[in-house]
Amino acid sequence: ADTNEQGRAHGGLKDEDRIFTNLYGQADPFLKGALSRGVWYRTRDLVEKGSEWIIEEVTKSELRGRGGAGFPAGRKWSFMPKVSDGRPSYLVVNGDESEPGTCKDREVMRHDPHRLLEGCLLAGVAIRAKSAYIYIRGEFVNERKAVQKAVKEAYAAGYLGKNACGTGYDFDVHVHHGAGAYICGEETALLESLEGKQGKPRLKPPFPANAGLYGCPTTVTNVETVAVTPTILRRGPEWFAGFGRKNNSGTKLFCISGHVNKPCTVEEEMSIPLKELIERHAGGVRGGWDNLLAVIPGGSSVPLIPKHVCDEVLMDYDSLEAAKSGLGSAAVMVMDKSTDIVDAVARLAFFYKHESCGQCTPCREGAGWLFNILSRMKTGDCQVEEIDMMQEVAKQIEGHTICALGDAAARPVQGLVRHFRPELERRIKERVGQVRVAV
Ligand code: L3W
Ligand code: SF4
Repeated sequence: ADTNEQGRAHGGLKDEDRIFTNLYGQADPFLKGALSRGVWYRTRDLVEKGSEWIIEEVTKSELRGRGGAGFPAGRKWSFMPKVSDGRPSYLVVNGDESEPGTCKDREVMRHDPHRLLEGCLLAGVAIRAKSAYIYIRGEFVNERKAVQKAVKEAYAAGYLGKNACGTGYDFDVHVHHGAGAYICGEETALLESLEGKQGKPRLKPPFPANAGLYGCPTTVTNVETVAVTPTILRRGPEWFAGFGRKNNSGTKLFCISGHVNKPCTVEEEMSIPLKELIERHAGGVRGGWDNLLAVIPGGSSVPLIPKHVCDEVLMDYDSLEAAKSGLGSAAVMVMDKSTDIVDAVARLAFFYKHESCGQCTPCREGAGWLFNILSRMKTGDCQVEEIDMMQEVAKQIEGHTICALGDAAARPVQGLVRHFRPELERRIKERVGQVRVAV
């Protein structure tokens, strides 16, 4: 296909290209509505094409995991054993959506749960699993009820359970409700939690594909990744890969929040320019584009980018990585010039300190240090040397912990220092928040 100057073939998503047509809940989320939207349409034909065909199609589509890491989905599924050594294989769907700013899986579970369940069956067949567990964030009570209702309907209609969709393949789906810990979104902490233990991440390797739930081969994958699979299989991998750019393909759910006129979750073409995304779907930045200070483009675990970077950047893995940030969970948090940027990052530092499971010293202690220094920096109650010290603490956390939460705690601080050092220095010099007592 012809591509525009950004290498995109389409230049924006049309309604007929949307996978999540009930994202805003205009129609019935349950079985009747789902059938009218094409969910469960000849699913049997897709199941009967078998595991290898599904994995091949998903690989060709270039779908990358939508949870935050962007790991190629087809490759991940291909790690699962082709021949059982006696242990069952499991599919675990990560619906523990807790990344600050992220609210896309929530919309899928609320408004389109059957799309997720159909995806579970197809992903389950791909990895030769007979059971799926959907792990839903503790605070998502309504979403859990919606998914449970959809599961009940799907069993009653014969889409799930024994002889699912009349294929001879038995497939069960269990819904598990979390208890409200961010760390349980980390895949191995989630498995621990499912097993009834404290949600503490395991060392990797072994990866879940080798030893996951109850020590059995397991694929842990995000709600959105699973939910787009049926449409990819129906419309073809070339259709999906035709959106966005090479290695950054497909349609994508973006959650836009903060200082915009119309916060929303929207499905768009991958690689859409950040500015176009905000202006087309979120009514623009409050006070106009020139009033923009910075954006956190991929959930709180990726560094912020200042306005001049936002002017040019595309919403995809490669463009955001080149901008020293990341697509992460595609949660776009917009901050206009009224934002106290140090306070905003200090708030995130508190979040990571609070959510650290405490297993690794660099994360447990370092996240606390970052929060303490930032809290003082808000008012300038610091020495200038502490800016570098804060960066050094972040460096000591990064890459030295069991799971990615440590890295995530370091990144907002790294982004702040990279782009707002003069503001930090000004606060310290002027002691902006200090009460001056005349002596
Ligand atoms: C077998 C190998 N499997 C990798 C699998 C691995 C996992 C996936 C990605 O962190 C990020 C984090 C957050 N053999 C394998 C293999 N795998 N090598 O591939 O693995 P990895 O290690 O790259 O990432 P991760 O540990 O899954 C996820 C970032 O996402 N994030 C978090 C968002 C949180 C949400 C939420 O609340 N829903 O989205 C945002 O940026 O910081 O870097 O399955 O097993 N050789
Ligand atoms: Fe726990 Fe933090 Fe270590 Fe992850 S990095 S295992 S959250 S202490």
